[in-house]
Amino acid sequence: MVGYGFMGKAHSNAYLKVNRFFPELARRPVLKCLCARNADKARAFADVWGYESVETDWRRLVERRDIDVVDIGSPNDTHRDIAVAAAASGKWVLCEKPLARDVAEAEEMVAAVERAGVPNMVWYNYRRVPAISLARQLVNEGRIGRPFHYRATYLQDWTISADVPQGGATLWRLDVDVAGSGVTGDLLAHSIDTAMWLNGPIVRVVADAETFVKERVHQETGKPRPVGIDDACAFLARFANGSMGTFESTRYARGRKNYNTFELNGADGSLHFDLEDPQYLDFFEYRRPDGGKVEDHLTGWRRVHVTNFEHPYMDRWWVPGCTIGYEHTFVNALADFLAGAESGSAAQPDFRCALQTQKVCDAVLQSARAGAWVDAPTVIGVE
Ligand code: SOE
Repeated sequence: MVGYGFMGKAHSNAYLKVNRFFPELARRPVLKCLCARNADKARAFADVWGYESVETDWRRLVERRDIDVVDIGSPNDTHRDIAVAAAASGKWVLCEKPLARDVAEAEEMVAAVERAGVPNMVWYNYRRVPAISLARQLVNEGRIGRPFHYRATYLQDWTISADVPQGGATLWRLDVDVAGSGVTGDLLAHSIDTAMWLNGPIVRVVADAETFVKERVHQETGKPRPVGIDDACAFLARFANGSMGTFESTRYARGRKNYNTFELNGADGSLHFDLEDPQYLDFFEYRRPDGGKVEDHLTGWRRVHVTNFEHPYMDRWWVPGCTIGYEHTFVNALADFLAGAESGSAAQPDFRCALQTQKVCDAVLQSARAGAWVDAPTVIGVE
């Protein structure tokens, strides 16, 4: 495991839980080594989570013969080099989102894992929220019909103060050299991954972005430095299926903490989801799969509490009515990854699939700079 921050914790928890809740898996993760530059912090984290050893240089980690899987939970500027080296030494590779800082890096990573033929996955964990998986099931069952609109928002509020610095171990997301972009790679990437999973490829975009605070002190130097990330970004999209999309993301929506929502409107029904109320999926049914219209004095939105055994993943957890939370999405994702590696049918999103999201992110940023529509070329081999 590379990195001991927020994602180091979320992923480590998944490794510890996965075999308990998915006991049929043949592979049993062993926490061999925690890798991070700060030896004291790495050791402290390793002790809490039960890692057997510590390395401070990822190059040592990828060389070790006793390690089969490398999980990259460190900042975005480290993803490419670690993934390429890990794949070259035959390790399975998992990587935190976004896959890379840009398409060029992501393409190198896809080439490396495919050349090595190693299982790989990117942690777009929200696909494994049961309500979002159920949304995908309803789309595949044909309950939405011809899609017209996809509407996504991803809002937070933690960077409004100009006193928040940039850079360093805690605020690298605000340093463009490390992160690659702001809300586009950090938040919209989640929205785009979910959107394309539910509604197919995005083929072109037109975007507008803004950096509200132009200069922040850098934690490493203590000196002010221009801010290079997008603080807010909104874009219009066209999907390959002809439907229209709107996407909005910001870290300046006072009161919004992790407000990740989507709505899909089709001829036969609509779906709505809000991550701040994650156990619910809202469904409006206009036409049943048997063709019958649902139009009477009880027509209305249905609020499905996605906690029954027949809902995605929920037979693994508690009894109906008992909810699961954020951390379980990582356990569910890891279970799918291990099952996919065991069956030979790769769990998604793999690196190639995440490259498609990266292409849309790059197109969004390019469009915001140019003020014009930009095509997002589809990646061959992604369904
Ligand atoms: C940013 O605040 C962040 O931590 C993202 O980096 C995560 O991917 C998202 O799931 C929660 O918000």
